[in-house]
Amino acid sequence: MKSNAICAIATAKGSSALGIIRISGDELNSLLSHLFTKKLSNRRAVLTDIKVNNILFDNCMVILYCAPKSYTGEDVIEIITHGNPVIMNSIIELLCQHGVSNAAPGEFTERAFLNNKISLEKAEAVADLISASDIQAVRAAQNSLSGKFYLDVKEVLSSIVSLRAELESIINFPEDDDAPDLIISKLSEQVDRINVLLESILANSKEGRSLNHKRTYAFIGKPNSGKSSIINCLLRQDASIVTSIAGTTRDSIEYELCINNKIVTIVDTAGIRVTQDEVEIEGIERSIKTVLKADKVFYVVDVSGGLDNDDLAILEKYNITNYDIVFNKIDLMSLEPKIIRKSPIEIYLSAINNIGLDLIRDRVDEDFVHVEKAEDLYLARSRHIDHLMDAKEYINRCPGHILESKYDILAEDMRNAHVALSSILGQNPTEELLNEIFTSFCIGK
Ligand SMILES: Nc1nc2c(ncn2[C@@H]2O[C@H](COP(=O)(O)OP(=O)(O)O)[C@@H](O)[C@H]2O)c(=O)[nH]1
Ligand SMILES: [Mg+2]
Repeated sequence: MKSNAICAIATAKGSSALGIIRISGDELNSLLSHLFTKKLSNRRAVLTDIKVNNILFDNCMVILYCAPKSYTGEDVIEIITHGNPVIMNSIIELLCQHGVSNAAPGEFTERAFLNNKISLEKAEAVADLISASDIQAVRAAQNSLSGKFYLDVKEVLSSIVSLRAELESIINFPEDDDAPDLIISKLSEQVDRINVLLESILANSKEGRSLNHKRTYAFIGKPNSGKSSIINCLLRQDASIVTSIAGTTRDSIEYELCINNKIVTIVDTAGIRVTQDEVEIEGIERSIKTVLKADKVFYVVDVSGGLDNDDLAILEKYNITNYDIVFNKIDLMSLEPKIIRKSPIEIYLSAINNIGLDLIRDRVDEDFVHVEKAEDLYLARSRHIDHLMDAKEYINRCPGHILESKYDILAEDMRNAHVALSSILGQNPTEELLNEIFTSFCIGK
């Protein structure tokens, strides 16, 4: 018998000290209590074996959260196991044999939303928090999650609502309009205030969004200039490589690594040179495509050969504009590592001796927004920014309508701004929108 219960591994793939399996559904205790050797107790951590037909799966810490006081609003069980994927997968299999289904991406949070445990923009913030690529992005996501974004949007909305109410009375009872100047200046004041609030939400949202963009740096240059050696140095020192994604061919390899607490993507490309070799041309074209997608290029040159016309031709041919020149192999010329801040910036280093690599790290660091007050930012989505811009456009027209005493057009624009902002908060969300939001989650959330 299948229940409505769902389960998933909530921790990252691979082995770790601990792993968490999450289950949500109705009447979980009666559905699953026979799998545990101890009785579960609401909101208590219980150390118990998971044992079926005398087969011991694991000795785990299990917490039952009875509905409605749980993440999803349903009964939730969290099983903290040893972090071995074999153990976790066999427990998931066991659960599936006992009426629980595998959760879809975001299904826990979707249930939380449907059970009114969480608002739509908070649900989105949960996804952002999980994928945030640096500490400021984490703070910004926490801000959205803690409701600051919600409260700020709400504040604008309530100003719009009160202005709309006032407008209705002007439109419906024009004869009461015995102090037009006063009303006009009051309306203008309110519109200005709404504008200022919107402006600040938009600015904080845009800055927040840029925080969550994972930057890509491509290393290009002629063969043997030392691109791979430089990247190897970066990979070796920054022990926290997140993943390494092997390219499909020999043309480019992407690595995800953590430089000064920021997760970035580094791309090692095939050497670029003028060639007749068809295979190589193909590789070069692919390298170039990667380069065009990168946020920045480190153009690597063997310092003993210097930057020559071929290099300049490559930079020009492929229209590469946002680049630093990295002069590698300074050991051959007995030079010191240094950075020369001209345009383009020049970095001198030696991959073989592992000196000067910090200059690259510093340049990556410089690209991140250094926000003093990350507590003001939210990790808005493009969807939010679009709605905010829509609202702003309607509000921008309002002062003109007030001047011309076109109150019904003013009322219409205010209504449109109201609708745009309501959509951010997910009032009357469409099925499509919900799908789009929740499927972007990882499984287990
Ligand atoms: N002397 C010296 N040789 C280097 C340095 N960096 C790389 N090399 C050598 O240059 C050659 C090409 O390096 P590689 O990283 O494969 O270059 P790529 O083709 O640009 O990826 C290898 O033999 C490296 O050992 C350096 O800083 N100094
Ligand atoms: Mg190479």
